[in-house]
Amino acid sequence: MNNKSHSRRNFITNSSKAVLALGLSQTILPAFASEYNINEIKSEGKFQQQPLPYKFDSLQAAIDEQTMNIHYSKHAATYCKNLNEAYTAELGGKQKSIEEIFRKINKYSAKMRNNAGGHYNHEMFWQCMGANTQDKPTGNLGDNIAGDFGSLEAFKSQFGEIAKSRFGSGWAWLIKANDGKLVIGSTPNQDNPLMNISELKGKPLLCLDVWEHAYYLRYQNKRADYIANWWKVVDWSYVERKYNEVLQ
Ligand code: MN3
Repeated sequence: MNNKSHSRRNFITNSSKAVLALGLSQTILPAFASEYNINEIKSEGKFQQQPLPYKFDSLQAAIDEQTMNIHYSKHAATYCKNLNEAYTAELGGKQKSIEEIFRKINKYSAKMRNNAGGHYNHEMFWQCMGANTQDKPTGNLGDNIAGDFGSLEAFKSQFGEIAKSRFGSGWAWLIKANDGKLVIGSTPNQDNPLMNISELKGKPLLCLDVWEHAYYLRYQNKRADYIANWWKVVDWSYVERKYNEVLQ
């Protein structure tokens, strides 16, 4: 069952109640249902959310279905919609990639900074996770994590500390810094290491959302437990692909 059909099922269930309450024929339901869209927050413009590469309930080893659903179809959808609004308002018809915008993000509004970051970071975050993933990095990435941090366990521990200690809302990152080293760091709010105003600068390889909306339903105040479980769903094959791309 995919995300759409799951939501459709909920929609049908709810609609059925409404239909029964109104005494209408159930035969009208398929027409309603087929028009239902998973994202109630429509985004019109250059930027769109990619479909999740798994179901909302695929990451339950770390993140519950309801959190994934709300996070993807409400929070992230809103960043995408607001990014399109800012882009239309501020680019004056010019075409720029999101990376070009990040390189001069100080020239744009707070709305652009928050929502371009919000869109990019979430699109990457979804890709960093998966169901039935390998439990450790291999190849170049595995070798260089061991080389730069001592061991995978030492890397995870350092990444976890940075993610835990990010005050308020933000992101933890593994990046390839400009000197070629692997570096762990964090950014506040929806900032990211591609932004010219960011203290942490480099090519993002792995990111973790530590906003409360990412974990609060299941973990409440226990951000450390969320982070510890999150490693179970990290898709190292994606991180390795990103790393090999930026090595070229
Ligand atoms: Mn988020």
